[in-house]
Amino acid sequence: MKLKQENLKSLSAQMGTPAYDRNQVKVGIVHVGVGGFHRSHEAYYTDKLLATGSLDWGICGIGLREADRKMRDTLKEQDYLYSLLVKHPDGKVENHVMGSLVDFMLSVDDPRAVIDRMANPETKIVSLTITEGGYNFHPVTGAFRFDNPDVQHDLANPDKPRLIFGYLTAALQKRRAAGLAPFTVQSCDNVPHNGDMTKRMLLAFARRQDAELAEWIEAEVRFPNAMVDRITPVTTPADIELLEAKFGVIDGWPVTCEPFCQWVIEDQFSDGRPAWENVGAQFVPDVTPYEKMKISLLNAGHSVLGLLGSIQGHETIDGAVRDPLFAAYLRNFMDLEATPVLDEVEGIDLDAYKDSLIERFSNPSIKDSLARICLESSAKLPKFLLPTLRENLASGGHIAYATLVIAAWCYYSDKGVNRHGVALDIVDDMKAELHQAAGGTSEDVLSFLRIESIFGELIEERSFTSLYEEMITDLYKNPDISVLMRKVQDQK
Ligand code: CS2
Repeated sequence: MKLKQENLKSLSAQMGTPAYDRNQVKVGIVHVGVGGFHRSHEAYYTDKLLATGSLDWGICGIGLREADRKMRDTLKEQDYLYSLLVKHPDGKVENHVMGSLVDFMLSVDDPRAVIDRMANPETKIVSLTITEGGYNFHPVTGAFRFDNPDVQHDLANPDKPRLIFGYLTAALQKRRAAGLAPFTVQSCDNVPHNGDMTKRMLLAFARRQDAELAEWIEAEVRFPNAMVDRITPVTTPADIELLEAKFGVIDGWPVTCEPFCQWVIEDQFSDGRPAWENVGAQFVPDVTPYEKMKISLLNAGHSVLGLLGSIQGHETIDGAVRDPLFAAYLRNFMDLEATPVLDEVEGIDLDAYKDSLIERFSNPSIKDSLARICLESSAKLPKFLLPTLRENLASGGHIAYATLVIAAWCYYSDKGVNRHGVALDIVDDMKAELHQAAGGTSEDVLSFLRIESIFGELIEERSFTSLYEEMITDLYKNPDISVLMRKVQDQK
């Protein structure tokens, strides 16, 4: 049976379905970037919230790219309903139909309609999952990148922008002119201080557009920082088949995820907020220690397994972490390099947190591909791993575990194959530049580190470059990365 509003009653015997009247749901949240993660996280919490009777907080999805058309078409076809398959380590699969998305717009079709939707007084929050790369800042200087041609386009065409900053500026301008309170801008990306970052980038753009408006934004708009967490692999054809075979439901684009879910949010909102705390989210005065812990351990841990594992020939996170060498390497990286840079987190036992990460990574039902983890490494590593490396360099701490990951990244970008010569599927906005810089390694061993927009001044750090040089020389002689991993472990 097709997943559709009219079929929900019949489907409810096999799985959880929205226990609220979707016709009564108003759009209080406009969300930009409806991918798997939004659908397993914010939309999941919001579905639970709607079930408590708070019907003002439905979600209208927005896609800013032509590539979002498929998601919009698929969801529209099924009245914006989708299945969330929660996969437990013991093989148990729970399936719930999510009803919190109630509309979806593509900005490429009608930019004005998107601006109007954000400016509508019912909209209280514009939330974002635009990926680490979507914030348009220089990874080393942190400055907004006005050299991006889309930014230039948006400055010249304020009523038909391409990027999020153009939309937010146009919609906030409209609200201000109408005498309305602004909406909250709520980032849900894995960027340290994601709210502060969004604010800084939006203000840089808005100042160029309209300095007075920028002052109003600075004074009136709230940008809560948040830590978001739920491992959400890419949906596969097998998930679609499983859904049909096990639950008898035809869903064009379900989402799968792990059971664990966490959302820690700073309680700062411009115009009211959903009571997400009633459905498991946590509101705190300062999210810094939580986000640093999560990004430095979970996301960086993923990158460690992703890059080293890809060269070794592993395909999934659970596959990599079942390899004892990788499990030990990961734990040592966490203990020796990541933990020393973390602050105390009230109420959290870091050792237990690290144990739980290894357990989550080991979930054999999840099959989170290393290709997903390594996707856009050029936007991820500067936020997940390089800050830890820098802090350890400054304090004289341990750096070998992270350094080998960077050497592996160079090899991966240069050769594009694993140690057996099998091609790797590399997707990165900077792929050509990474490939070119890495390709210079045999003439200039530090060539990869000269990508200034990623590594900045790291190339000046002798203790780092000498170790890197040693590792890269060995790796190019013998791509069996496990030999080098053992060497790092032995020297710990
Ligand atoms: C992953 C994240 O993209 C990545 O590299 O580390 O998507 C991770 O799975 C999520 O942040 C989990 O909350």
